Amino acid sequence: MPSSTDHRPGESSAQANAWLATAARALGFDHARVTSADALRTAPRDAAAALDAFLADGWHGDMDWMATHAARRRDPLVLWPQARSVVMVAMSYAPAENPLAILDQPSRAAISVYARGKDYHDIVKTRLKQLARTIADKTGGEVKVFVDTAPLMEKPLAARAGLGWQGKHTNLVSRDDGSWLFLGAVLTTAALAPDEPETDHCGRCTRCLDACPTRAFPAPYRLDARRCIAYLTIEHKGHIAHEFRAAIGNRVFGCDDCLAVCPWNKFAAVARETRFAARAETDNPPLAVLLALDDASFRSRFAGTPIKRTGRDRVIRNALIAAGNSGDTVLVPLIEALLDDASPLVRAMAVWALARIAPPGYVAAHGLRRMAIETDADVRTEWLLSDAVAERGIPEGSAHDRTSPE
Ligand code: B12
Ligand code: SF4
Ligand code: SF4
Repeated sequence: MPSSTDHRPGESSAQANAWLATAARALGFDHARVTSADALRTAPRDAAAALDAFLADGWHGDMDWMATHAARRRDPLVLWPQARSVVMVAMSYAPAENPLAILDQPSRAAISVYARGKDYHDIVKTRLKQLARTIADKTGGEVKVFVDTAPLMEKPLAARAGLGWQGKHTNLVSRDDGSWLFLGAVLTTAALAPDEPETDHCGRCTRCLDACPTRAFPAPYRLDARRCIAYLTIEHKGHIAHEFRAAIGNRVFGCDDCLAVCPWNKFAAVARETRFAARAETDNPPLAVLLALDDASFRSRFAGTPIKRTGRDRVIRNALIAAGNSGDTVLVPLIEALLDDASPLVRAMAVWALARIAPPGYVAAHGLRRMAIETDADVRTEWLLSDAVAERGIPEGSAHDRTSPE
């Protein structure tokens, strides 16, 4: 049975969905647009095939949850067969300052813009539930809300709904808001009028591809997550491979380089949602502060932010990599204390950091004794490799290995 909001003859989708855009804006979303629930079956760019290739190549690394729910992720109609429309929303988190400026302060931790304020999952989900109620009231349809945590390909759906296009860095870019956008989705059984998709406006630009410190783009529009600093510092549970450590610089949580250099950001107004602004605790804290955190102080410092979910050990692992890249010898006693940490992830990176910045001879003086009491094979390997690292010294520009936005 057609719902009350079915497209009337002669009416554009923008007119048909005007009530939706108004409701979404009143709730703090910057845009809301509609696509059909079968959009990924009919899309000109085959998102399902791209996901299959991504998984088959192993580019998801240890994000096993991507493969586990691949069938549902590929197609909203597998996730919810009764769905007829997808309402995609975007909320800006555009920063007031250049987020790459912190990369010139190697003794501080660069925290990605998206993680400096209150956890966006909480903010977006609360508002999405309110929007979903409005959709249900207006249409009589059933509704379900999704933000990031569910198996749904939000970017291609947002592109199909016309919120923007997937740029060469793979994220959604909008001509109005640039690349600083969080996405969310409401699936509904109501048949809403689909909006027109947006076309690609990247043209010959390659700034995001050129800016990537770890060369994570094997080709335009394709990301090998295993090489991405956002993956390595947030999602990856194990040791971070040697080849990435210098390039990580002082990026302790996530990375903004490919987003920040996008020329479309010059049209982005600062986020309306003030809770996305940096809190004192997450505003690129000194590495010395992070290195001193135990589990309890970590949890209380980062409560309510995305950083808390990654957990203390992985964040200290990242801070130690930044310390090793900093050249800041004041950090040496703090790093040394972490050689006795309960987590092998932390101990291994403490070895690496000391080999990079402790005075010459440190490894020779302490390595053998430490290896004799070390129980973890990976940490022992770091000690064995640390001689070589200490001899090489800090490669030039390791904390500045990036392209600045113009
Ligand atoms: C897994 C994941 C990650 C992984 C992998 C990222 C990725 N690009 O896939 C990691 C941990 C690396 C990551 C990092 C980040 N993420 Co993330 N992530 C996700 C998640 C959960 C799933 C994404 C997914 O499905 N990937 C699988 C791949 C296959 O999908 P895809 O990128 O759309 O693939 C397309 C291209 O490959 C393209 N393609 C393939 N071949 C070809 C060939 C040609 C010729 C062309 C034209 C295209 C093309 O087609 C595919 C389908 O559209 C989404 C939330 C969600 N549920 O969607 C958030 C999400 C994408 N992340 C988000 C954010 C903010 C980030 C970070 C900016 C965080 C940070 N600052 O550290 C970085 C950005 C890194 C980057 N350049 O992508 C936002 C992006 C918002 C936006 N504006 O797009 C999302 C949507 C979360 C949200 N709800 O807001 N993320
Ligand atoms: S987030 Fe950073 S590491 Fe990841 S693709 Fe973008 S520039 Fe590269
Ligand atoms: S930086 Fe250039 S290539 Fe990359 S998404 Fe923006 S416009 Fe497209």
